[in-house]
Amino acid sequence: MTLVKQLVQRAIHGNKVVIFSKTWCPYCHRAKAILQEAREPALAIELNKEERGADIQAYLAHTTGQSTVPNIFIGGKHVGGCSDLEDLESSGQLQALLANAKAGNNGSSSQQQQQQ
Ligand SMILES: N[C@@H](CCC(=O)N[C@@H](CS)C(=O)NCC(=O)O)C(=O)O
Repeated sequence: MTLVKQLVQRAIHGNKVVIFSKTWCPYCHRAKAILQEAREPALAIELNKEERGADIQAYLAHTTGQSTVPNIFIGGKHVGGCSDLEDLESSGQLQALLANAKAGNNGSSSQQQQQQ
């Protein structure tokens, strides 16, 4: 397994919410704000600050089909970018997704489902 693949896989499977981001990106700021409003701490990996940032972005493009940031994962599962997060939020699905997701899996086998 390459270093970049390992880094990405560890991040998305070891943290409930991960945002691959760039510090100057307004869509990333908006996505972080949505998660803050949902009181969900997220790991932000700022690709413009990471030594292997460009390689990580290329790996994400290859594996998710998405080459832009933010590139968001919840419960180890790719959910998309800022507009996808906004759609989940406005349709009311975000809270359920966050409640069902656990760090380390996609929540599908979670016994701790919470109704909100
Ligand atoms: N529709 C996307 C827009 C994201 C976007 O355009 N991000 C810009 C940065 S603000 C980007 O990734 N540009 C290419 C790059 O930085 O490599 C979303 O909602 O996430």
